Amino acid sequence: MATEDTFDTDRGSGGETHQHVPEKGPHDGTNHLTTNQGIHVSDNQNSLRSGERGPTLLEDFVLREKIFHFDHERIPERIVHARGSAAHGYFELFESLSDITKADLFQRAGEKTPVFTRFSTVAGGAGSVDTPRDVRGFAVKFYTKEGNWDLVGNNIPVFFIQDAIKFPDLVHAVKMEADRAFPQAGSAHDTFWDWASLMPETTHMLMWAMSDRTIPRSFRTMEGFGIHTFRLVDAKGKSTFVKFHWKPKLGLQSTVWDEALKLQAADNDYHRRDLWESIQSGNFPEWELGLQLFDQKFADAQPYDVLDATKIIPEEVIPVRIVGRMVLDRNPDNFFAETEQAAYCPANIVPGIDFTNDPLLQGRLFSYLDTQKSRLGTANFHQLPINAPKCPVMNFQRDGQMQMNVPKGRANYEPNSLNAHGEEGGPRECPVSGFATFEGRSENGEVGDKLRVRAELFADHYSQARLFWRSQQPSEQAHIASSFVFELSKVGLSQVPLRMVANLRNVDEDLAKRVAVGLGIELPKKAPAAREPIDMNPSPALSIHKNMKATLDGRTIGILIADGTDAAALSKLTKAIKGAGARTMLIAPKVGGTKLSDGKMVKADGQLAGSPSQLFDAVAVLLSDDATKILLEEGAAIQWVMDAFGHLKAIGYLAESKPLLDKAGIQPDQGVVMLDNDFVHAAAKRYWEREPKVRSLA
Ligand code: HDD
Repeated sequence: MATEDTFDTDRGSGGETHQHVPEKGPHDGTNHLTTNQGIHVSDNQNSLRSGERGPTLLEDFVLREKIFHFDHERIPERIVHARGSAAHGYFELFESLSDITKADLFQRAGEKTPVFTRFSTVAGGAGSVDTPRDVRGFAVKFYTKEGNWDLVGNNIPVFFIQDAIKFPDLVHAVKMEADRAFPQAGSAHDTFWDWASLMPETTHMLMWAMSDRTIPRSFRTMEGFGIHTFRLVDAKGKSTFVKFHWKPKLGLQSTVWDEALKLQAADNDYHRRDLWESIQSGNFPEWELGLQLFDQKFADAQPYDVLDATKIIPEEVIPVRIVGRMVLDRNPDNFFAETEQAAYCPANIVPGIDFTNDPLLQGRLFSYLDTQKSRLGTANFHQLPINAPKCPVMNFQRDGQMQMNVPKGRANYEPNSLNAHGEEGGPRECPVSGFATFEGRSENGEVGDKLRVRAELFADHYSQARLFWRSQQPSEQAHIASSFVFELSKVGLSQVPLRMVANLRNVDEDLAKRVAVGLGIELPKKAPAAREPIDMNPSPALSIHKNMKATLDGRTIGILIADGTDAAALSKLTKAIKGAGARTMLIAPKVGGTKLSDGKMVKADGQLAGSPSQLFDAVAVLLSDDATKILLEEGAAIQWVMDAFGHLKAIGYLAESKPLLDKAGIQPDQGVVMLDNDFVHAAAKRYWEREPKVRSLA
């Protein structure tokens, strides 16, 4: 309990006796702190009291307004994709696509369209971490001259379910469990696997989810996909099917699972920070937009249904045609006003783009607008600056909570003849420029009796899961099998792992065996398949490890220094790393100042214990003899190099620092190099071949 004395010392008693002296505003009327009614505030430190030590007065409208607004600062978070980060930028078209679509943003080569792009995890709440094993959202809002087009995709080209009616079940199963509210932000728990093992249509997406796609290195190094088959429609009304792809300029990069787990402790905001800092430093994240274009004849000839969102079209069958690029070059000014209030909706399309009958897409067309009304509290959320189109909006919709516009005149209905009397009659429909839904075709089961059914080919749940498995490198297959083992090991319901492995036998017998052995269970009988899988040709484009670019561009190298570090070696290394496009971060036992061999003091960017090596793409150890001796007794230093090795990263070192590597049990390989031996070259890649030496995988 505070005593009278404590109050005496702490209190600010108004007027001259404040302990905290606030900065005063100018007296010329500019830069004044005001209430929301515009009244200048004279004192932002003390509430209005009756007497120096008396009660606070209800009359204090400045206090009440400030606290009232604060009380209502939080809004409901998104039920999925709650944790996200976003940035502004532009889309630039490389070539006119007027032969396939009349969409205005695709007409003129070189033209730029502003975008706002949000990346997200799916399962965790807004305050959860950035690096769980999870799918990532990849949502782009194009502010075109013809209105907003939202491409609301993920970093995986398929989805867990085929029909939107299953979405609430999926989300309930994967989010924290209903009674206990844990675990947060992950699928490694009973309810998710209980549900997934009963839903064979999830199998293809599960393969992706258990792969390194769900532990990306950064948002900048993920692919994005529109997933569904959409349509592009030209000026004559001809439709071409399309699947949208985003390809990162830096190539795909992922982490290893142990690293992702440790990143959750090292930096909850790892991806958010990476996006922010790369934009801040002028290294603008960039993706190319690619299209897979095909017609009905092609669609009819495939052994899968192009309306089924659990299927891909391999790039080797329909190549991805690159048509433009997206550059993110500006961070939001305000997280809440922009990132949090941004409302993406797959139903937002422009003339020249259209939907297909994909039953998952059709359900999404309803869900987003509905959820956004409840999340943002008013049907007028489209007027918020981040959601407002950058072209004129004119209609007869009126009123509603938080109406920001002030429509003039009497014409709030149509048709009207007010114009004839010299009054403004309001906007009118335009059959020429207006959005006209593609008329579609009534063959092939697309229109017919009212039935609660799925089309025949949707029953093949395993062929593409097998295609994915067979397209992976052995190092990736080991990760997938191990992820199944990890996740199913967290499941307490004994029937669930058995059911899951029984399903996996339809994908690949070797995978199923490895998972069963990893779990220590008997191989169960194969689950009957609704439709027998077929063997499709592997698609090498689906592998991350095979396609990773060996580059330092956009990467971060951690350099461990301490008092006595060789100044010349540090300067040479820093120059070489920067020359190769990466940035360096100096890590030292003390951040404030490290005395180099030439007597100069340098400040570190991070303190050793708080900057573990999982934050970096590769590391270098530049310790003198003496510093090495000291750090041999420092757990954080030993862990630093041990984790870099375990996470398959390059390690550069000076001969004097070698004892630290020895103490960490590091056995030299191609990725462990003396700093003179072209460390910069070695640091451009990961050493997957090292993995069997550092951990056993399924
Ligand atoms: Fe969804 C948000 C992506 C299926 C219902 N979804 C949301 C976001 C992304 C996706 C990226 C976050 C947008 C943002 O940054 O604000 N969703 C997908 C993809 C799907 C998908 C790629 C399948 C191909 N979603 C899907 C279905 C339904 C929903 C089938 C419902 C029937 N999604 C929602 C939602 C959310 C949402 C509940 C939550 C917040 C919001 O919409 O604005 O309505």
